Amino acid sequence: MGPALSKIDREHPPQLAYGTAGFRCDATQLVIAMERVGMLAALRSRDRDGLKIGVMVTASHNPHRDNGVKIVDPTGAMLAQAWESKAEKVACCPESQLLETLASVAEGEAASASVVIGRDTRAHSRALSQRVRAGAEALGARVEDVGVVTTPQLHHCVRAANGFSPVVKGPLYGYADALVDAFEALLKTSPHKTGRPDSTVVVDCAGGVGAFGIHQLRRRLEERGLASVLSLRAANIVREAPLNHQCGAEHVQKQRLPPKNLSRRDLGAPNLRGCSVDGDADRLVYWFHGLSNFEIVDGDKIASLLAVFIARELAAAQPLIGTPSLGVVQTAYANGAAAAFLRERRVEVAFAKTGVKYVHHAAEAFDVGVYFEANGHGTVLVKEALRARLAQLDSEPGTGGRARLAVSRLHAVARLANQSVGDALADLLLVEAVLCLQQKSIAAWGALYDELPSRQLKQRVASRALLEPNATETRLVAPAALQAKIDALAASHKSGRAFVRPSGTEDVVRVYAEAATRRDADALALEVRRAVFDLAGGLGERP
Ligand code: NG1
Ligand code: ZN
Repeated sequence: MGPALSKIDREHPPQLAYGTAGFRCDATQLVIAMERVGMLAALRSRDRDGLKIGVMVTASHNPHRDNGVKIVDPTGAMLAQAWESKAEKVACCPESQLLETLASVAEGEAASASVVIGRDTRAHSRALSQRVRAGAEALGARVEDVGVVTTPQLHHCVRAANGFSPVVKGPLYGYADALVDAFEALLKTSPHKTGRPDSTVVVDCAGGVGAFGIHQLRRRLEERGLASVLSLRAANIVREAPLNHQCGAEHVQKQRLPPKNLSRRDLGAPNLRGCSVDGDADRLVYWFHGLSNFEIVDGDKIASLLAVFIARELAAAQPLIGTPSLGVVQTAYANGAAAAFLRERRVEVAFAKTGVKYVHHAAEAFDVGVYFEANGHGTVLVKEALRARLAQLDSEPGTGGRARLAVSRLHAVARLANQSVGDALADLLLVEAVLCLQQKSIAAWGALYDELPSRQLKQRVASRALLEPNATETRLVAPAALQAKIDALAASHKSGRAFVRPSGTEDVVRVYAEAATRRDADALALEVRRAVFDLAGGLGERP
């Protein structure tokens, strides 16, 4: 992969930004960045008194040729934002300035440093993760390599290894066992004691690491006799499909198309529900073949299903736990109909800038914060004090009753939902348990509300840095002429809404359009994409 180590120009490393989700670009450009991230992780570990820091080598939903790296803090959270600029300085400085740059970010005094490294299934991920190891070891860190894992698994390993969550025994610090324990606890609260007629879920694994996780879950579900409630069928496993190519959550949600190998005909049985994860299994979207259309049940609808369920259980548990706050956090990519649906049910909706780190942070403001990006990245955060109260009440000998049942359900949700980051495998179990408790079909779930038709496109430009978005990334501050054109185009379609922003994970400008009809949404997206091409230095053929 890429140039030989000896040929790399260490005086001029590629200039990378710690974008929406770490450093990400063509894999051949990443050798130096990986070594430097290893070094930075060692320094961060010293800064945090020797606690373990995680490093995940992945480019998630990007094409296979790309790779990337994200840093995980000791509690399993994403790297503190204050350290992102330090990471950029260390990753991008000439080698001749490396020592002084490292010295300028090194604040910690701890004698030891410790780094946990994970990677996805990309062909170049192993070699790149070895560069991370080399960097961390060069600064004296102890390295644990947990191999091929999903991004949320790596977050879990770091959190558990540092003692921030109880370790269930089993591989990867008990990751799969803990999930299935919590899933079982939630199912136990169901009044319906038999299996489900629609227990099978086909999981499109995007040709990536998700397949291993699904295998681990399936085995445990079978061992515990839960396969009649949930039977997982993995599709597009590693080697069955090229990573993220015409399959996976990004393809399904952005192209609004079925994943490769899973058309209505391929499935062979009617009424099967499917879901797709992305290349590192931190995103999940559901889908099914309706009577005439391919229907997607996206992150907005996952949030709606979970928030309405949780709101009901919080109300039922009120005599025991009072009235904790509940909120849903969305981004500008959320369908307009989702917020209206939630507000009608008196669930508070807040907005954050695109990017998991912003959405996660905004969700922390609530006692129970449900956040999902439309693309399926999300989770349910439960504040530590509430979680402890639920655990205590749930462990007391029960007198039964609705409030007590609600406490058990909420406690199981808090255990199942990943507290660090969106997690496709945890979310899958959470959604399945709720569908099962509510005896809801995917068609009924999909019909919770009617979405406004939307379309997403991307356009390459000479320099996406020339596009300057406002704080919420819903409008452009510059170029002003492009924003004026977008406003005019949106106003020319009924219920038209459109915005563009430079991607933080791919070298493209993203276009989003929503309107009253499918035709209008498609037309508006195309018109806006043309405007980006004309007014922001489009590359390639004019759309
Ligand atoms: P960019 O490439 O900055 O749009 C994408 C997603 C984000 C987030 C990050 C990764 C869309 C439109 N954007 O970011 O929501 O998931 O990847 O964390 O889906
Ligand atoms: Zn991902």
